[in-house]
Amino acid sequence: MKQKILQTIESYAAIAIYRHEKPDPDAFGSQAGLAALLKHNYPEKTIYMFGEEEPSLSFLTNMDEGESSVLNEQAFLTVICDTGNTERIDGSRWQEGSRLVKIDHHPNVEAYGHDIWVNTEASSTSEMIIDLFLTAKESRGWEMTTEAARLLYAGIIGDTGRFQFSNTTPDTLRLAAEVLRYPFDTTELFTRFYESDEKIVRLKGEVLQHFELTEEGLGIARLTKTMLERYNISINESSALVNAFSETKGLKAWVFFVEEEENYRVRLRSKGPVINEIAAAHRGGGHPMASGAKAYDQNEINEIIKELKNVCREYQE
Ligand SMILES: [Mn+2]
Repeated sequence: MKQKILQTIESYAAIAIYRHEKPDPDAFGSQAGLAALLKHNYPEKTIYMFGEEEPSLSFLTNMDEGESSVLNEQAFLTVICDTGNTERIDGSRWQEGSRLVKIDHHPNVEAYGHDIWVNTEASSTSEMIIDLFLTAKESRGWEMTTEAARLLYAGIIGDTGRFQFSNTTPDTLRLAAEVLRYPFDTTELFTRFYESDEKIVRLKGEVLQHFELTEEGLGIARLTKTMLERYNISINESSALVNAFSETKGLKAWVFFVEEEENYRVRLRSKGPVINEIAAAHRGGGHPMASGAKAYDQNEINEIIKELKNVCREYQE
């Protein structure tokens, strides 16, 4: 499939690369890393990257403008990176390409596209792009650039949590090593990745002071409207605090109740007890270890706490 994708890429003069909405470092890394490789190795081609900007990741890359106009003039190939299903693709013109390539490491829930390369063993789509690069280097003499190396390394860092998650394989390290030989600034990259605004750090201090840890191993934190206003933090921004006390010894699961206008946003996390069934019972859902829900009032908050205590109590490590 890698050879097939390379042939497809070679047969188009214009290529538009997309990725999923609400981009994370791997979405940007694979999209912009591939774009940088194509621009360098095929300078005669026109390469576009489309999708919303993400201010917190603008140090990685910026998107091209004019999706609605530039694509009118020519036949083009669409490449979609890091996106399991078409609903999550960020952009409006991707379906208008004459051919569609999917490169992804999520389960292939929707097999969209003409050329589909899905590798669920890969830590990240950025890792797959390095894999593709090595194939192209061998068969076509592709060269890596420092900028592509930086972007692809950033994508791997993002999806593996700095090589600490269980998706880090020998291949991940081998392929990361391939780009680490280029002279980009890893210190700068790590600093930008893991820095927070002062207001978030200050509110985190308050959360750390006041969260409750029950005998069942349940952590409970509350963010009131007053607190968010005092620190000038939006509900979305407050999601940066969800792992604030996750390293607490004895903690099995934890929950944030964030006060909204009419109700409470509930963020659930776990290190073992399954919590998405509880989320589903309260107008939410998600993964077994990370879910979201909604609570209407204090009674429902108490109910959720009771249910979480139960799964923590029943959980055997
Ligand atoms: Mn990814």
